[in-house]
Amino acid sequence: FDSVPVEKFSLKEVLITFQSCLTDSQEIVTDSYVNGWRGLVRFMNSLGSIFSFISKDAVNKIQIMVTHRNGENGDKYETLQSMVKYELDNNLVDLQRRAEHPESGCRTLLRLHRALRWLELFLEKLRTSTEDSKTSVMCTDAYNDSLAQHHAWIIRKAATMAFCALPGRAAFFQTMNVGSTEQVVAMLGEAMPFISKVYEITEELYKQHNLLELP
Ligand code: 1PZ
Repeated sequence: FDSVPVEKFSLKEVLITFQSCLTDSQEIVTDSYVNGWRGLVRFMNSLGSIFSFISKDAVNKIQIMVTHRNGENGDKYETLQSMVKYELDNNLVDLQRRAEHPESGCRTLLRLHRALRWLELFLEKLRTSTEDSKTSVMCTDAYNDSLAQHHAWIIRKAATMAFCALPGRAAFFQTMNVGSTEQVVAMLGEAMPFISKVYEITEELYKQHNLLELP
């Protein structure tokens, strides 16, 4: 049967996935990180097909990471830390321009990492927003302060146009499926520190190895 009902899900579960990314030794578990992204893509798809060009790219990057994990050396990709070490030690990263390794784990994950910064900024704006705040403006501001600087003009243009199609704040909160506005704000307050932590640790890892500008 093709009429399986689309199961309602809550953004809370998605954001909590990022909490489970962190090991006791502050490493980031690749599978949990990727699962967090799967959930975000599902959420984005529920916002409408105008965002599908964005989710297609995210799905593509998720798939690249899954392929690394399922590959012969999948165990080397268990955490982001082990991935960076393995790929650098074995010259599996294109450092100057995309050439032999256009789909390295390092460069692919960097794109998701930058997008996580957008998410962090956007959710923080949502959390502290008021009734008359516009989601499209919050989204655009978060984008301009993060991802936009890494995107070509044409992508910035398309993204900014898509943001205008975002539902208003009240409807957006409903889509999150967390409950009342107060509950959404409380949930964001709980979940944000984990997203920030995951972002910070990844940023530091990439900075240490000079990987923040990978082509
Ligand atoms: C809630 C509304 C969703 C807003 C999403 C905000 C992000 C806009 C990103 C626009 C991406 C456009 C498509 C393709 C971009 C790619 O060129 C880049 C660079 O990859 P490369 O070309 O170097 O391989 N891809 C990215 O920057 C990754 C973008 C992932 C976006 C995931 C958004 C997740 C949204 C979660 C919603 C809660």
